[in-house]
Amino acid sequence: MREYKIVVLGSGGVGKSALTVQFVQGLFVEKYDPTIEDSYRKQVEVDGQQCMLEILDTAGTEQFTAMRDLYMKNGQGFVLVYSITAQSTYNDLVDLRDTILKVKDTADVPMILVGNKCDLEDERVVGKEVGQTLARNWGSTFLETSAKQKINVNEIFFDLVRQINKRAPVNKDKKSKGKNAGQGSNSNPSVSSAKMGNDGLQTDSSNQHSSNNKGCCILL
Ligand SMILES: Nc1nc2c(ncn2[C@@H]2O[C@H](COP(=O)(O)OP(=O)(O)OP(=O)(O)O)[C@@H](O)[C@H]2O)c(=O)[nH]1
Ligand SMILES: [Mg+2]
Repeated sequence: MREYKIVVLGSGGVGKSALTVQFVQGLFVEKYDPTIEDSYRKQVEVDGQQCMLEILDTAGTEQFTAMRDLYMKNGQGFVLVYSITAQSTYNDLVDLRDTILKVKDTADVPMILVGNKCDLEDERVVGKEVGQTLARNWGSTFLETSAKQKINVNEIFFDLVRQINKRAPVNKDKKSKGKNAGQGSNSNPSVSSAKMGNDGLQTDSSNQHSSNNKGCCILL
């Protein structure tokens, strides 16, 4: 099964972990617990293809930036998250994207701009069109989301899978490499309960989470 290395980036408190946990585990984390680095695995079906997503939920706080180059290098798709309730979190993404392009040494990187917390309309300070414009300038896709109300959460990850597929179409040559890994979880009865995403795509409930709260570095 093909693996997709996805990295979730953005300033502290914008909802990176809440979005990731909502996608992987289907629940909303109300409490704010700043992340050092967490990684998750989730098997999903996108356009009839089983995919294993490896999602790296990164730290928004500056002190952990030393790990950034490494995961930017290894990441295949990037979720750049701001909060529609905090202008500075939007502004911060410009530099972050520049850093990704520099590290990857290409302008063509699968990327999605995400304006999170769209349930907090009363506290909105970043207009939807402002996000759309930035994404257009970047040539990337854009979604407003709510981890709390589960709006457009699955869509973030499915969009990235499609972007990655577009740049590097599925290679069917594979001997039986990955067969064990992929089918192991397929054959697990616990993964048969499937939810449908809004766009009709299927996500299953198999997921693994490894927390890196001890400050070790997880390599994708
Ligand atoms: N109302 C609302 N609150 C949200 C949403 N997403 C996250 N939050 C809340 O915002 C706070 C921060 O969310 P986190 O997911 O921990 O933020 P983060 O980006 O992972 O922060 P760092 O790990 O420090 O980088 C938490 O209290 C969440 O419950 C959302 O869509 N709507
Ligand atoms: Mg976090």
